[in-house]
Amino acid sequence: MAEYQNIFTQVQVRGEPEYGMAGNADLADRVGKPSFSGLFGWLGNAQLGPVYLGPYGVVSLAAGLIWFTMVGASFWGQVDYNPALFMRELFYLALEPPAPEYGLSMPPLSEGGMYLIASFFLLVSVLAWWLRSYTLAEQLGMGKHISWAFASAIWLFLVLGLFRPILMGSWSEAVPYGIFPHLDWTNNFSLTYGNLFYNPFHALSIVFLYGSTLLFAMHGATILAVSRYGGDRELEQIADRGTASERAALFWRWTMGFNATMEGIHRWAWWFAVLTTLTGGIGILLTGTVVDDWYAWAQVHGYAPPL
Ligand code: 07D
Ligand code: 07D
Repeated sequence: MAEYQNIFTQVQVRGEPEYGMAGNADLADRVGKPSFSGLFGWLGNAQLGPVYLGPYGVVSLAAGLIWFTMVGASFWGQVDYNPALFMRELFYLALEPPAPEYGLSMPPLSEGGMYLIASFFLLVSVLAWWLRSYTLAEQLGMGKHISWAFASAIWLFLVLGLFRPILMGSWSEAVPYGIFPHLDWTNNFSLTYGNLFYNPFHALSIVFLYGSTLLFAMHGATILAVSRYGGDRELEQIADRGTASERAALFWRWTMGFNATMEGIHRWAWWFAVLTTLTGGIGILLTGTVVDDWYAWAQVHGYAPPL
């Protein structure tokens, strides 16, 4: 029996490559001859391409590649172009921002100049990718929910690397490019400003992060649990009322007395994800600019026990 394809079933449906119902979108600039991949078929849709590059896609990929190459070149330089050392040190190497004495000025290339130029390209790359997410949604006549959710992540990214360093008057406040070095930065940030756990916006961000995983697990599990009744297929949901989604809703109403609606569950998910980085960015922006010591702040505001 041909079961619907997903990670737990083996049968993959293969037909002519699908170009999609594209509305008014001009398909001329969709590039690449479609092919099929069994591996991709296990994870999702087996068809690869065609893909839309467009002007923002090209700018984003080019700028991202320049950032990646500059970081890589710096890493190779730091290990004297020795491949064995490169592999051993890869997780500990960093392209660091300038020292505090340079403030917001442009330092020599070897003392943070490289970092600033690379950061400029990363900024262009991320913003161009955002424009791409917006224009593609526009072409397909979709809402802009994906772009605005992505904008929330970009907000935290901009606070970490652009807004807060400018408010603090120094590029040295920005995050280094490196695997463990950026974790060391995160740890130091918390230590420097008196324990980030006492920053209520960090707490809110954690609430929404944990909440996102909980909601994602509940929603994913619920739909999988009724996929045997066609719960994952829009048509059956409409045609066979009372089988799949209604059963899922009933499960939650019987379990906790309350159930989400078919649309509402996605609004919950969207807001939980968006609020993670939205509240997080507020918390980081306030740190060092408005509040120097979160533990002391918490004591004054009844959030930690008084002295
Ligand atoms: C699964 C989608 C795929 C994306 C991936 C990331 C790069 C960077 C660059 C070597 C969920 C691709 C990574 C292109 C390579 C160089 C120079 C998304 C998925 C697989 N972090 N962070 C990671 C970034 C910050 C923190 C991993 C980026 C803040 C902690 C990866 C940013 C703070 C931990 C990574 C950023 C912070 C990580 C896995 C930008 C506070 C981990 C990420 C631009 C928020 C985890 C060794 C992942 C880890 C981890 C990337 C910012 C804290 C390298 C691009 C400054 C505590 N971070 N991070 O899966 O294993 O995301 O670290 O803001 O424990 Mg980080
Ligand atoms: C980074 C958004 C920007 C990323 C973008 C992606 C590319 C790559 C390439 C695909 C992640 C760009 C992508 C360029 C593309 C390819 C190949 C989102 C990002 C645009 N914390 N903490 C958070 C917890 C502690 C600290 C948030 C927990 C300690 C700092 C989150 C704990 C100290 C910061 C969170 C804990 C500390 C945070 C991040 C527990 C360290 C932040 C949310 C249990 C010792 C950040 C307000 C997120 C923040 C942040 C969780 C502990 C420091 C909720 C669970 C006390 C400095 N922490 N934390 O979505 O917003 O990030 O804080 O101990 O800056 Mg924390």
